[in-house]
Amino acid sequence: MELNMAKTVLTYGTFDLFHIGHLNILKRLKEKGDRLIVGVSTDEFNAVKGKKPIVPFEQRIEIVRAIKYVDEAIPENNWEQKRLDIAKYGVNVFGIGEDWKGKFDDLGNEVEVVYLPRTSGISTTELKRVLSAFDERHVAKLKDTLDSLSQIVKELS
Ligand code: C2G
Repeated sequence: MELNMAKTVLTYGTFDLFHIGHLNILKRLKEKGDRLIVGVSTDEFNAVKGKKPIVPFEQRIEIVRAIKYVDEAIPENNWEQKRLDIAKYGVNVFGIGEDWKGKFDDLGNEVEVVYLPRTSGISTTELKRVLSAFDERHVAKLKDTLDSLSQIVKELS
């Protein structure tokens, strides 16, 4: 296949605590073209987005690079780089999950913009919530509560 025929798809994400939702959308985005380029948000840019990933950037981009649907992974440093990346990589399709619906329509004058359904029942936020139940402070508080409960039981018996 000649390179200029190849259809290039571009997306961005944090991909923290990589899960099946991330895998599904990368698989579906790859089905939209021949080459998939993924921008992985740096830790600094996530701070701008008000996010604090658990997994550091270097590990998140290495994981994304290892996904068989991904042909290239690049750092995402700011909101503005999308148009530059579209020109730099000869992008034909910009795709992202429907939680961003309408947010990138402005790119539609250069590329096809697609919003894909998210995978329900899984999110990094939910994983973080579950994990937080196991963090020390939480366990310590739990222990204190149990101690005072057993004290009360002792006094009542
Ligand atoms: N996603 C999904 N299903 C889920 C969770 C996430 O399809 N259950 C998709 C999101 O819609 C997104 C991609 O997985 O397309 C990555 O999600 P995040 O890591 O949460 O990405 P986000 O921080 O929203 O970054 O410039 C755009 C931003 O960088 C997007």
